[in-house]
Amino acid sequence: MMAILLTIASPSFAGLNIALNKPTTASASQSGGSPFYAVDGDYTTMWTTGRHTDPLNPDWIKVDLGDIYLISEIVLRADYQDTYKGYRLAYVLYGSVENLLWTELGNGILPDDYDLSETIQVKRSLQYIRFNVIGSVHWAHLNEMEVYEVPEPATLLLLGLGCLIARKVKT
Ligand SMILES: [Ca+2]
Repeated sequence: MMAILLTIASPSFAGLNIALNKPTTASASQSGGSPFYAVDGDYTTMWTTGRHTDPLNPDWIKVDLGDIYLISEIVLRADYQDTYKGYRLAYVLYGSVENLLWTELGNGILPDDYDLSETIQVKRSLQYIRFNVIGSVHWAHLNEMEVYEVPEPATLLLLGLGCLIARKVKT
């Protein structure tokens, strides 16, 4: 009973990953590197193009969330295994409501010196997320893209109650 209450109260709860198993398309993909692998929930599988990136014609992967969501953050995960560790890529992340006009949400190098993942704060209503690889040491790839909503007020209330209960249980 105590374990269940503590799980509900976890302060790191970020909600459901709304990109999980959603439709994806990409500029290119290698056999065994389907775009779907960037949203399959498995950090060891990845989308790969099987080719080096041309900065003048960037490779990209896009996920359709199926509806417009108020997004709080997007987590990008590079290679989880040692295979491509150190093979960095430069990216620009875009979001769109109607799959026509695109707004830049963030950019950077993945992975960086510290982490294989990067979290980008968003706070926008979006349906489509596009990860553009504008340069890479090796093939363009992405192990996982996770998209999280801004929690509904009811969810926040439940989390608050969970924290209160957990504190009571701990004391
Ligand atoms: Ca994956």
